[in-house]
Amino acid sequence: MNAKKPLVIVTRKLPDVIETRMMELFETRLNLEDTPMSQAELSAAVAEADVLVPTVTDRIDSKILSQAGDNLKLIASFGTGIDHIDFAAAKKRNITVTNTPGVLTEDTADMTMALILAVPRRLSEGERLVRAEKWDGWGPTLMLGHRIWGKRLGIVGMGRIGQAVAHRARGFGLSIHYHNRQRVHPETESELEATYWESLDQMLAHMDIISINCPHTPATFHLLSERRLKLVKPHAYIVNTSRGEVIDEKALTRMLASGEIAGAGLDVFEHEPAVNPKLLNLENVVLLPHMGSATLEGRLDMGEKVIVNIKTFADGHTPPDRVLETMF
Ligand code: 8YV
Repeated sequence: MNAKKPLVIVTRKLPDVIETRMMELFETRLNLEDTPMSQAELSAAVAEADVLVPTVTDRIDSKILSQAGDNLKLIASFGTGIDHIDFAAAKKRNITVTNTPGVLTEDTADMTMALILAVPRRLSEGERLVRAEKWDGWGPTLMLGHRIWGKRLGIVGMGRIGQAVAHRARGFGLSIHYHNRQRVHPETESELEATYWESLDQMLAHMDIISINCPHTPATFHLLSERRLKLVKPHAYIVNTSRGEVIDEKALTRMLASGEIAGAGLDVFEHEPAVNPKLLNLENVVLLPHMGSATLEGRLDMGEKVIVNIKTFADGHTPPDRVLETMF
């Protein structure tokens, strides 16, 4: 990148302080209206920018990247997941990709825990009852849910967020089980008193609550396929704060409706923002609009990471959050 300030195109509205700092440091083009860019607008942006700052709502596929100008050298994504970017196509064009790992771990783990509590204890149902003015007083059998304490939690993906969920879940008396590509460090395992399951199939068949905390990659697309969902116990709950694509949403919806799975807490959807209409009619699900990391503090931290990544890169160094092929 040359000595003049890089042209940074930001696809969505970011917190004011982040936008201001970006304006100070770079030649920055903001999206104040916050209207998601069309594929044509994205193509125009990559053709012009030195640095693109996309979010999860921008699909940076090989078609878009084929329109990239020679000066596009960095995609500094505002977010941790990078499944919206065709990493191989970017690499082929010698474009560095960065993300914002670490800073949304605690917030996403909190939201996961909130769903782990909300689904078995029927929080949304209870709230709907009150708001509909249909609650006519306490009753011994009213809104009975299921106890959290003493149940088995199966975490699919024991990275930063999975481990942060495990720490919280222990405080609620859940026993920790996990499946991960690699077994975690023995010290972490013993600290969490976590049981490792090499076989995801076997773990799913033995859990009371299942939490999805792995990234969406080609290897994890429909990891919870219809076949695997059939292994889940009928009294079990599934919580997903990762990516909708990790679960076969159609199969899950069918099984939630038929009672083959007791309930689900979903913060993410396979075709978001579209949500399977059949899910909307189910009482045993809690549905959230991808807000796992939506805290002001988190968004500021993410923005700061984006700035550091761009600045470091522009200064000729390897940005701290460079995405590597080995991460997939
Ligand atoms: C972010 C997320 O809000 O960072 C991620 O991977 O899923 C979200 O929590 C979003 O990606 C911002 O681009």
